[in-house]
Formats: sequence, structure tokens, C-alpha cells
Amino acid sequence: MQSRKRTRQRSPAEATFTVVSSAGNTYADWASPYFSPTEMATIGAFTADADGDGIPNGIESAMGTHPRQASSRATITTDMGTNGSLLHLRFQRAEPLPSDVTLTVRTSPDLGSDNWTLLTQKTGSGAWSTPAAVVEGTAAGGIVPVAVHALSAGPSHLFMRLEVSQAPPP
Ligand SMILES: [Ca+2]
Repeated sequence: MQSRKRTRQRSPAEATFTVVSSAGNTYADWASPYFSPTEMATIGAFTADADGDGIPNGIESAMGTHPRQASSRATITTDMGTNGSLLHLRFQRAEPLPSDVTLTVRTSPDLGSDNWTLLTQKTGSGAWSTPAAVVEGTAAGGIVPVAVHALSAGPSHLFMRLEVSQAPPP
């Protein structure tokens, strides 16, 4: 009796991935892949820091970093313009920014008092409230580089800060 050996042609591995985008784009929508519904009330909360990197989840959602990987952190830098009076605050933001997350940049002539003036802010996909103070780069990988500038005309010192807050969805 003769046996026959059959060789089957193998095709290259193929896989199809479907990205399902939920209709909403709130902080909760952003967090849902990272946290169980039970965790959302604890380590998944906006102000919690699930990975212990010192960056609350809400800021991670605004900056497009991973809330459960401590090595995934964004940086905020400052630098002066060439004329020495224009201060830049540079950071990255998530694109899209969750619809109930607001970025606010304020300036202060000193750190000794609660004297912070609104420079510009942005909620979700809305525009920056003072677009002339903001330069955004090209979005790549869900991240947009942002530079906010303020003119330090009078005081010899100028401070800038970035706030991330959550508001109920409109
Ligand atoms: Ca964190």
C-alpha cells in the first residue's frame, strides 16, 4: 500500500482588526478601556493616580498618556522667546481632547499670592478661548504639540500654569 503525503500551502498570517469607536468622547469613554466599571469609582477616577507616576488620570486623559503605565508620562516645558519677553509653555494634548475635559492656562506675576489670570482655555473639541496665544502643531498618534505664549511686558517675573479640570458633559 502506498501512502501519500500532502503538503498544504500555507498562506501568510492575516488578521483584521476593527476599531470600535464609541459615540461619546468623555473622560469615562477614554478611561473605559483601562478600568473596569468597578474601578472607575476608585483607581479609575479623574483625580486618582492608578499607576502611581504622580500624574492623575484626568491629566493623562488630557495629555494622551497611558493611565496604567508609569513610564508613560508627558512633559511640560517653558522657554523664553528670542526677545526675552515672550514666555512659552509647551505641552502635549490628546487629540481628541475628551469632551468634558478642560485645559486652562493662567499667568501670574508672582507665586506669592493667588493672583492667576486666565490666558486661554479649551474644552473638548472646542476652540482655545484666546487663539492668538496658542500655536498647535500637527496631530500625530493622537497627540498634538501645544505652545502657549504670554508677553511679559511689565513685571520682571511671569509664571504660567496649566490646569486640567473635568466638567459634566454639556
Ligand atoms: Ca498616573
